[in-house]
Amino acid sequence: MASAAATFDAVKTNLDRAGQGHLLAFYARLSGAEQAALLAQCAALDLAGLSGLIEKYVKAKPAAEVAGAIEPVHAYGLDGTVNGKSYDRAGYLAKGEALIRSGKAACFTVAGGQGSRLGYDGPKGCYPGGAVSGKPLFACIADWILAVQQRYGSRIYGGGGLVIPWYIMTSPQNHEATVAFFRQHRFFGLAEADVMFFPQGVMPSMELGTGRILLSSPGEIGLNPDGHGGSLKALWSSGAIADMERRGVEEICYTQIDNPLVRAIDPLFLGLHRFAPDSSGEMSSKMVRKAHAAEKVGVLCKVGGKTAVVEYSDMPETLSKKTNADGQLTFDAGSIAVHVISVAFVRKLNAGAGGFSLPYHRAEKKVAHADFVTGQPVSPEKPNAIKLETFVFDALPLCEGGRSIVLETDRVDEFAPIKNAEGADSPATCRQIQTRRASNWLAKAGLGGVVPMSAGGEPDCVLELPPTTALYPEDLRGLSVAKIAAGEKRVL
Ligand code: UD2
Repeated sequence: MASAAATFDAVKTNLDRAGQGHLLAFYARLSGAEQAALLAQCAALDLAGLSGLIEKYVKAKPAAEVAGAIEPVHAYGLDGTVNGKSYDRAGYLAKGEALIRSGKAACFTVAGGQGSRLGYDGPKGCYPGGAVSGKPLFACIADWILAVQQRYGSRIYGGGGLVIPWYIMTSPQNHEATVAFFRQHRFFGLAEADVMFFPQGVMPSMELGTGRILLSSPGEIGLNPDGHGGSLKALWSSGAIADMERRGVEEICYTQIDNPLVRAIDPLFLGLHRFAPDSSGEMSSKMVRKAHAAEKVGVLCKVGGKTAVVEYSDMPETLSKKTNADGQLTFDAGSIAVHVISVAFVRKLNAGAGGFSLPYHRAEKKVAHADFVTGQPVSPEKPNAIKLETFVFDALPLCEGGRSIVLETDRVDEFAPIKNAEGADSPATCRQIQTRRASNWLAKAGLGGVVPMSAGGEPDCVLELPPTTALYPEDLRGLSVAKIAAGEKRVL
């Protein structure tokens, strides 16, 4: 075994060559264990790969690349048509339901993000999501799984024997806190053996302009999660795909943790993804019509003939604002970051020797770190660092022939993300949308009269409608609901 001194020399030489020698500046001050940990961290860096990325993304600011001509997508519409022709919604729904009943669908949530915009200091899934109950975002998804297991399980096993396994991607930073939270809440009523957690990969944070890797403390490299695109590798390397294959799972229902209304398992979406004639069956997406040109959602479109998402920050403003003759936005297919991904697709992506690679996206961020000279903590006032991340939707163009379908959904029914402390996409807008959705569903079920309305036509109360009560508006039919008082808060 190499001596500590020899290991130090070898690591130091490599770091110096790559212009990252400063990472060992405080080595002599560290304890033996800290020295060993830092050397191991340094040795694990892909220095050759990083130098290319630093030249491309850190020292320079590459202009947004859109690889080909952009055209709108033809989504499977809420009105039952696609590209002007009707499609068999009921038929696809039934096919998706059959997939669920036969145990071929799993739920997958990406929850490794840092939630910095929300200013919440913990895994985002622990943040209150229920408009009235305040139940955590993780519990909102757990309830969806429980409701779907109950609905489709009882039909084949005569007693709710269906299991929908749940895979949760954490980050090294929030993994333990996430698992502890699930233990504390007894897995929200799910079986512990059917909930699997795995941490995603990381990337070092680099100083803006120079590309020097930051130290979070004198003995530790500053690492950030590598973006939700990292999920496509982490699903594989963690053994989650092997676990799915053992269980007979074929389709992964991908969602983010920030949306308590997400239809975590959607039979219609599953059916279209698997059986629509223009689907590769590899990866599909859901959209809502954009609320306005500047809404911060990626846009589903065709790029060079292949289905893709162009992130809002990369979309040329002229295209974001472009309208059709009827005044509608031309590029109005807002991605809600909900996908179905086949297990076979993830296996295929990871099959090559070096695996696959997704493009990196750069973000300028404020990152606290140890001063390069003194080692003292620094809390920057303005962005000082570049984080590099990959995005899961960049895998869409890798689908066979670029064939990947898009399903339109209703934003009030399924999209109420919590991203910011205030303003758009905040806890307040989330509560408002949950209330509006519950009120709409009650009205559709003939129970509209129980909801007090303000003069402006908005419900004058706060409502929460858990999936265990209703997965669809028609589930409310025949339910007896007592009149709701103005200003009342009620879980239905
Ligand atoms: C995302 C989409 C945007 C739109 C919107 C809908 C990106 C880059 N943009 O915007 O196009 O669809 O959602 O709500 O995705 N996460 C990880 N690991 C990471 C980074 C993120 O698990 O390294 C998770 C995070 O916990 C969250 C989700 O990914 O569940 C979204 O991340 P975000 O907040 O960076 O994306 P956002 O909200 O800007």
